[in-house]
Amino acid sequence: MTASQLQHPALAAADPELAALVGAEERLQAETLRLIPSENYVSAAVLEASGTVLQNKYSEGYPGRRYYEGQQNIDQVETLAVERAKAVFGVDHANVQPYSGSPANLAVYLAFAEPGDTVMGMALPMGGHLTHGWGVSATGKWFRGVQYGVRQDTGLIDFDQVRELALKERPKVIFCGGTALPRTIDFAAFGEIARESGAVLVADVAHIAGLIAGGAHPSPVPHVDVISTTTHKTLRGPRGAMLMSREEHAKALDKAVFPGLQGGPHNQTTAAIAVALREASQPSFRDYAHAVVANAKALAEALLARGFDLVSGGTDNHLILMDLTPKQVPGKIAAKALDRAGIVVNYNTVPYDPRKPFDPSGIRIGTPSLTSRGLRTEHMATVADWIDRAVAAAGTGDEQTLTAIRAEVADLMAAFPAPGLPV
Ligand code: DSN
Repeated sequence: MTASQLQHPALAAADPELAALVGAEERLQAETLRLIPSENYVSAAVLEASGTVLQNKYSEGYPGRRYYEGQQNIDQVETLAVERAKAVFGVDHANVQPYSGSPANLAVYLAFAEPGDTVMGMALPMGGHLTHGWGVSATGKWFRGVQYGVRQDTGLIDFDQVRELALKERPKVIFCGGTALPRTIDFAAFGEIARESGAVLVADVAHIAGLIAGGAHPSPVPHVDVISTTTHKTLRGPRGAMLMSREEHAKALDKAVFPGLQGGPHNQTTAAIAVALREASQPSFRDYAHAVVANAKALAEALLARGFDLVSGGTDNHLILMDLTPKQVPGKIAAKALDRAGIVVNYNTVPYDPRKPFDPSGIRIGTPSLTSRGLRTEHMATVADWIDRAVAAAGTGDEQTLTAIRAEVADLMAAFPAPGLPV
């Protein structure tokens, strides 16, 4: 029996084909250096909580006011998750039912805007998110999305543009936060603009929720109306989401999530969120969050020293956005070569990218996963070297080097077992 079969004996017996795929994914996650900044390794406890009989229960409604009976335990599970979210983030209200980040953001629009209203967010190619009003998303089709970006000379959010747009367009809702922002988000500056323009301000902290929980990024709480987050990125929980707010917005948000948008909550996910939030309240999680940032800064320095062009010149958080134009290797070709070398990244547009989103100029990397495995700043020069060699090899078609790097990566990864994976 393999370690994977021992870990999932019923699955291995009932569906060997599927079990083999799970085992292969476990090996892939164990042997590779995972640098996608929105991914992580959950703990064995979070994994176990997300695979329980809580799966079997319908619970439309909220604790104490459900549409189905038999909620004696489920109500307590959800209340635990809610109370822990409130404590970890210092908020009045938390809703832990959104299925993921996009439905959570859709619920925010449902709570505060009408179809056709103007909404504002960061443009996707500048580092925003589809659901911040980008045209191809329902949020850009059903609302009138106006979009801000970053300055071309600094790569930093252009607050003059944000203020000018907000005062001119008077959006109902402003989103701050995004998916490719390597710098600290100035929630206070957004708060001032939202108050001036009369908008509801939403901080989408999906990427940095764990950093906020661990004190490694300033909290949006004093400055924003609503906080939207997924639970599976730096927060290291299951794939899910939460909405948080002051008491005054609690009712509108709850109504928007259920019955506005969703049916029964995924109770197994709620349970795993509760476990992740308990972990996030421990002193060791503060160490983790600060180590994520220290690793990203060390990696950025090491990449700059090897001639890489980093958007905004570096990072303040867990994420690095690399413009590969000076290396003359397109982002997609680099990402695929890195994948063959056992280094998993995603290709990404960079601000003002002359190339198309499906074949852009950059790659996006981050340190949440490698930090969960215990890698520290002293390992970042090695990581930067691998990236440097692999990008050069991508340019010359040198498959031998990629194969050699893959073996080196697997060697180092074997010394740092990942949480949650069978050994
Ligand atoms: N897909 C997420 C990311 O990778 O950043 C955003 O939704």
